[in-house]
Amino acid sequence: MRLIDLRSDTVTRPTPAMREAMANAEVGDDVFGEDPTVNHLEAAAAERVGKESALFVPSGTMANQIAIAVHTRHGDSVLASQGAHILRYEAGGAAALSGVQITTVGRRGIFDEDDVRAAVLPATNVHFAPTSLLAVENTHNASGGRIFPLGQLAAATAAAHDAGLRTHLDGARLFNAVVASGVDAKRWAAHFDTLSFCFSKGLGAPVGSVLCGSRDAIGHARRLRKRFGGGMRQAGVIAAAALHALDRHVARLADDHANARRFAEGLQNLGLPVDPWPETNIVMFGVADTMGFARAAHECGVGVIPLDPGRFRAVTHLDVSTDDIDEAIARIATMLRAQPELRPAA
Ligand code: TLP
Repeated sequence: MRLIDLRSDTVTRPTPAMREAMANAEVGDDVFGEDPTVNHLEAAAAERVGKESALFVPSGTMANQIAIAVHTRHGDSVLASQGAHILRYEAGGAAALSGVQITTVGRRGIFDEDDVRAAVLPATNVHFAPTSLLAVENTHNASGGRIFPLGQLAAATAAAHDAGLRTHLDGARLFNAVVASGVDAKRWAAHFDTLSFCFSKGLGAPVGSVLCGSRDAIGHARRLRKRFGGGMRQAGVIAAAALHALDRHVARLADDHANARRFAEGLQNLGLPVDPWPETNIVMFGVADTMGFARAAHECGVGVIPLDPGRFRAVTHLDVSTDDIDEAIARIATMLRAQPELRPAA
């Protein structure tokens, strides 16, 4: 049975046109700054988000970890949302690589200026790990692809700047927020000293992310990329895929969002509660028996992953069509007819 893979939008394979762009890429040694395709991508990415400079890196994790290292010193603290990727899914990198501790702020990915003010630890008290960075994640993965409301984001980041903090945006799925909200990338980016976004998620490229910011911040980041082992050589081959994705795969994210809503409706009709209602391409839903549902979904060829006990995530992307979504719902319906105990009590 063919797998309908909704585990993540990272699973996409390059399209034939993307592979052609990769095959034809002009390349050079990027550690010498001589890869024309990487240079083109970095300029295009910086322009797209209205920053002076950009750095192509192998992953979203490396972009975030470099940003943390750029903005902090050992012994500092960093404010991040509940369930933030930098806190939960980066292998303890903030502590291991930058020697900082992360404190959570707000609820389910969102916070306001009062939350920020209350959470900042000032450097004037020797007991504290002084807070030097506020990290925002938009869209927020662990909260179901939620979009941070722009007005609240402006106020929260302004409060952080007023308190002397720097700000970083983990925009792994920034373009999902752009397409769903109609607010362009520059307007989101204006509130941040640095921001990262990924080509290897909804945009459908095989590898790569970018960190954007001022010339100084990105100059520093370039040295840290080398130190973290992320200096790449003829990276134009993958940069070409990223450029292709940025040119061709942004507007179509609206299809993924429509598919996510369609999947959510299907699940809801089958008695699997969806919470929150998807704003972008991530669907969070509840089941009665985590392991039982994981096994049954695997057996019927629907790839979804448990995030917390009783809670699953499904992500729509370039490689799942509307027909695939309907087929996935039909398979789950058959599964629930055979195993009704997987459905939570109403
Ligand atoms: N997220 C992955 C997993 O690591 C959980 C996924 O499948 O969603 N920031 C955010 C908000 C992310 O969701 C991810 C990847 C990253 C950063 C890291 O990107 P990579 O995987 O390129 O290191």
